[in-house]
Amino acid sequence: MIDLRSDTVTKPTKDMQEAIYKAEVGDDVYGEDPTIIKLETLAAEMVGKEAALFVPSGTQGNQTAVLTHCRPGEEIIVEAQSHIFYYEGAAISAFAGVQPRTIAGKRGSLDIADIVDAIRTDDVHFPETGLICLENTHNRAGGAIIPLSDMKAIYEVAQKHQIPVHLDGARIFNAAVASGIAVKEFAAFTDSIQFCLSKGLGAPIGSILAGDETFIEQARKWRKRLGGGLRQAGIIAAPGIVALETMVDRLVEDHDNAKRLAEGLGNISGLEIENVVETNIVVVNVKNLNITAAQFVDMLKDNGILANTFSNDSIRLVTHFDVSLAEIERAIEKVQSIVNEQL
Ligand code: TLP
Repeated sequence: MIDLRSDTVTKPTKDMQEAIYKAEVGDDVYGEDPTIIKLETLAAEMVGKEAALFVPSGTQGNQTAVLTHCRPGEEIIVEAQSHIFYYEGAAISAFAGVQPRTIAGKRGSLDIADIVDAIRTDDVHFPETGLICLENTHNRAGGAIIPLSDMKAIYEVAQKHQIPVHLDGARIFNAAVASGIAVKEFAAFTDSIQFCLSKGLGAPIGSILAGDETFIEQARKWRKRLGGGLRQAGIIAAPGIVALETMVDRLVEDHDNAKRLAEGLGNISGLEIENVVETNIVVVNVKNLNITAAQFVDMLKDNGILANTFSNDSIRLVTHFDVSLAEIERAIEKVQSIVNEQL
């Protein structure tokens, strides 16, 4: 199987397996796990924040951030297709008790005028705006990079109104490698950032939430309330260290593979590439084949390719460490023959 469903599907590398086996551990709820401390210190340094917290998943990292920044009854500004709004089971409302104010972005990026409009004024009818959330790269915008200048402009407005900014940077290392802009530079225009170790960076588990020391202290308590206080967690932090030390620069291969995949599939009549491929995500529209995305995904599966539906008539393909260029070429050939039979 050529598994292009997500970059979450990678298996731990040999180095990661060895690091897991040899990890020095302690009880992290007591703050005594040396491997967790090493990972959190390294991660904070890499994103240029005072402190960092290991969390089991990106979802828990985002939710911990919202819970830490906001109070029930507040409103948070989110992009209309952002992961926090679209894919987290309405947890922001269920747990943090906040109301989402969605704004449709352009290629995932929020327009500054729309944000200014959405920020609530002091009125007895209104909720207070408690947080602005950004996502970089933007998953449902096909891995689009949110320009640094947009992040800067948004952060300046947010600061003027004393509203914190949280970045869902699940794939911020993809944005950094593709744009040549350091993660620190993106993170400088945020109050908190969540990034995933278990996506393109290839670790089996975990995300990092980073911010200033007070924020992380409070976030640690929210993580505990959510059941995310882990004990000898060094065994899952150890591959995260390997990921940060060895798996960042190679993301360029995933981006090259995604571009090649988009080029190959874009040349097949009946298929349309919906996104500008900047990082590791390719969105393919299949409506001209007169079948649904779900039917196309089934056909791919029968031919040894795994993909996810993205809408009723589009599918998402994600490149990652466990898919080689040769497999990308094979996938293009197989898709060509599936489409030939269909047309
Ligand atoms: N995204 C997954 C699915 O949940 C859709 C994927 O396969 O892309 N932020 C962003 C931008 C994400 O893409 C994801 C995962 C998360 C947060 C959540 O991370 P996890 O899966 O670790 O909770």
